[in-house]
Amino acid sequence: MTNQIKKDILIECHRLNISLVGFSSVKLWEKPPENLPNKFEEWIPSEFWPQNIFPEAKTVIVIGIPVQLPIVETAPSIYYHELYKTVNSLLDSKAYEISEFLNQKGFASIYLPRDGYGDINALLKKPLAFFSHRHAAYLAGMGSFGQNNMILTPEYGPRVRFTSIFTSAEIESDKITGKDLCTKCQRCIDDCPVNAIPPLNESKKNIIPLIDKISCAQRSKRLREKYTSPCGICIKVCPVGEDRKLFSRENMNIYSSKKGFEKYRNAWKHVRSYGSKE
Ligand code: B12
Ligand code: SF4
Ligand code: SF4
Repeated sequence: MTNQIKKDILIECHRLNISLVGFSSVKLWEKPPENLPNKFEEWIPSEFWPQNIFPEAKTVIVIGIPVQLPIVETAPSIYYHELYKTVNSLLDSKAYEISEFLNQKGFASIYLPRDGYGDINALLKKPLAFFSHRHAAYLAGMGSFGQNNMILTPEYGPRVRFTSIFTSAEIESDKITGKDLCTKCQRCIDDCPVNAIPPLNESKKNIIPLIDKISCAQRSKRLREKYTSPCGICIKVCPVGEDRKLFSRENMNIYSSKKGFEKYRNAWKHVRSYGSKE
């Protein structure tokens, strides 16, 4: 039965054009697998666990939709701002549809919003939401944490946004490979305009240090006033992800001032010159 419902969900996700799907038993929040590739110093407090938000939950289904790399490259811009809104609304509506698909099959299910905050000012006071989709994707074996605190996936590196569905259906969890995808190249650290990403710490190799959430949120607020939020530089410069092949973006010098990449720089400059308060 559980395998059949997993197959049915995967078919439904395919129909909905969802790029990434993962499954994780809620039990993994209580006892995180030993082979998780890397962690934050602190595990998620129990009030953030799915079974303590929706006691009927047995499985978390995580869906991921990519943010297209050539658009992220224009960030901060109105173009990335619009993409962000589009992907967010797609995530919310597709997750809602999957939860209803399951409810109609007799499995009590609820969707979660992809973010869960009213306004950036709320995050400046308390930069947390009531549920972490990053941890859900991590426990569903979809990727590993990068130095930039994002989940890096083999397919899109950090250029993928997630949301989750809580369901009472008991579904087999996906496997965790334990592979750390972060190459520790430091690009995200060097290019963050507000130095929010801490340096690598050789003595704590498998521990990811937390970014300075408030500095990052303050930058987001400044950009929002110009209609160019979010910042997104730490996901743009990350070399991980098959999407780089598709878009012929494997040469990371594209983001330097080196010769040979003027056509890209000109395009980004053009896009950034319109539609926002620069
Ligand atoms: C709040 C928030 C922000 C804040 C704070 C950033 C941060 N690193 O948390 C701001 C506005 C700065 C921000 C910025 C960005 N964000 Co953001 N953000 C969120 C949001 C809404 C909630 C995260 C959260 O609080 N989860 C709950 C807590 C418990 O989980 P956690 O933060 O992972 O907590 C751990 C640590 O914080 C630590 N901890 C440390 N101190 C404390 C204190 C307490 C009390 C607790 C409980 C825990 C804790 O312990 C926890 C367990 O390890 C999520 C969406 C979501 N609901 O998951 C998106 C999300 C994490 N953001 C995302 C993205 C992409 C970004 C940006 C790149 C902007 C952009 N969209 O282009 C930047 C990148 C910043 C960065 N490098 O981290 C994506 C990540 C996708 C991915 N591939 O991983 C998410 C998942 C949105 C989505 N739906 O896809 N974000
Ligand atoms: S989103 Fe921008 S400000 Fe925030 S950590 Fe990434 S690069 Fe830094
Ligand atoms: S930019 Fe480099 S250091 Fe930062 S998350 Fe990506 S691979 Fe890791």
